[in-house]
Amino acid sequence: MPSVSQPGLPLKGLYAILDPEAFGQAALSEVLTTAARAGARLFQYRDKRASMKEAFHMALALRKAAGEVEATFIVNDRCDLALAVGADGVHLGQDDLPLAYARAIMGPEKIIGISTHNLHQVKEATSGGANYIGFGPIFRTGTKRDHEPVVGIEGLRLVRAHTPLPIFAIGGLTREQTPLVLEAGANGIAVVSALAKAQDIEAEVRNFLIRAGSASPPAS
Ligand code: TZP
Ligand code: MG
Repeated sequence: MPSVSQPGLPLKGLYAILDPEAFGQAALSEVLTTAARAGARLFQYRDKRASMKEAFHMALALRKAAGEVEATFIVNDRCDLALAVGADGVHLGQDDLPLAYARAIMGPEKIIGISTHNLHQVKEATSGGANYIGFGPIFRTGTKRDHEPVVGIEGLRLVRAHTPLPIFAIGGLTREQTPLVLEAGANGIAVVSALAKAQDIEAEVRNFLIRAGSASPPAS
């Protein structure tokens, strides 16, 4: 099924997931600014450990950094936190608030993304009015503990035929696999460790975007 592009929203290309567990001591706001300088337009704050208060302060700083570079900023898991900091949307997992309730809280304009791992979940997210889906894990990943079984490139190809929503492939992906997942029907590629482990985040983002065919021209 051809995917639907949503005007004004960069729901394609590179989706940089900023997780303090993966990025270690790096200041996440600086990571965001650096990645945005290289052309990244879409960011998520994912923090499975912080207290609400800690997460609030981090999300607020990231919201500000994203605003300064006019990037889209999504908060993982928590609708209340997303709204509190004025994020552009929320990203839900299968164990988070059900989509209909999240939509009631977030309102019609905010972006809601959902992690999906099989065709049933993809169909449910589609009929439920999600704005995009994450689909994976495509490959094994050390970032998400106890992750669902890997779906592979073929799994991605299969679900592409059943949803018009933008799909972000996720899980164990590196820049080398970008053309492969896009060719299989993903609209974008969501990554944690590929950026967290990069020696040079700016160069890594540029490499992803070149492979995704959406590199911004070098600054003059
Ligand atoms: N959901 C499915 S896999 C995954 C999430 C959050 C982790 C992806 O991390 P990485 O480091 O890009 O494999
Ligand atoms: Mg979640």
